[in-house]
Amino acid sequence: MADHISRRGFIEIAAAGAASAAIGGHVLANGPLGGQEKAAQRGRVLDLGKVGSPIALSTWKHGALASRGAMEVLRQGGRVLDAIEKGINLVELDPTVDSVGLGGLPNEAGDVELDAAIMAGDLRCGAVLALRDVATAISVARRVMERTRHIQLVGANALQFALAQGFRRQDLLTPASRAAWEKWKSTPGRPVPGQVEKSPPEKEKSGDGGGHDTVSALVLDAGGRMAAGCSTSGLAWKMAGRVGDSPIIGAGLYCDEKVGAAAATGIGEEILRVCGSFLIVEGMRRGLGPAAAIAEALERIANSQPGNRLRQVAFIALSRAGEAAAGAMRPGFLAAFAGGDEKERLVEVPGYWG
Ligand code: SD4
Repeated sequence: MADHISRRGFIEIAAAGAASAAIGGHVLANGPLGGQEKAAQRGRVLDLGKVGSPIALSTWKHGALASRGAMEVLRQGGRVLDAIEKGINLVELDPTVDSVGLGGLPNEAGDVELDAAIMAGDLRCGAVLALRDVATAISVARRVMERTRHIQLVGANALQFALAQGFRRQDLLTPASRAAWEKWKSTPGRPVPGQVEKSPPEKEKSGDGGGHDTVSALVLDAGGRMAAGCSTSGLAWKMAGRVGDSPIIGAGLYCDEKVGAAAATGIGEEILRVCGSFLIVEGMRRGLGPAAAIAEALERIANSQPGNRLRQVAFIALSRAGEAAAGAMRPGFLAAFAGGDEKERLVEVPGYWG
């Protein structure tokens, strides 16, 4: 696959990857959820194969910025945590990205509340939950990791910590995100945020993130060091105080450079209940490749709640050997990949069941 990646455009890569990565049959039959019904299903995960290092792999279209920024650091021999922070900062500070940092869509009350986490391959980690008024949430998460003995800070206290660390306070609502919120507020019959669903979804849901696309990034440097990060404004119009998977170690991300790293995007509640990223890294620890480990997590989620095949949840994963993969429950997910000397490129990830 590395040759395909260096010589072909991303659509072809995606097509080649999808075809060569139709791993569902044997994974399902051999997986912990195996059984006749499951074995009859066919899942697809995009297996980018063994690419070598350095590598940066990020979620969604804006992940191209993150992967580019991260690779700049890695190619200059910089540290993996700097690569993650710099790459994700580029997305957080881009006001046109409406799902992360500045310009991220607010909660039901019109407040932008950010969740972010960073994790080093030696298991050091830090996170902020429901952070307001500071765009670079991943940098605050890194300060929590490096300047405190704790892992998570939440809400007003996270903001206070950030300000004490010298971060600048700013209004994260942009004219565009305010207008989107006002439009949502005045839409008659809109769903009540956080309301218990009366029944599982029956109609096919749009496969894209629908304006709530977390940037998650994974890196591996030439010396075998790994790191992971996530930053998000969470689900648009979420209940005030709601926190998703992104800042929760093991759910939104996990990184153990003895094995590999994984990170998530999509409906956080479904990722949280299966500890999605941890599940994938533990799958790799048991000997699965990243694509098979992602397939196992998607299966677990699909079987955890009725209707979950119709809910978008997606993962990226990287092994310590430099194998990369991306998988999504629904079509429409994009991963931004940069490896070796190659410029970053977007790859289309097939829906797990097509
Ligand atoms: C959350 N996982 O807050 C995030 C949102 C997201 O694509 O990634 N959407 O649940």
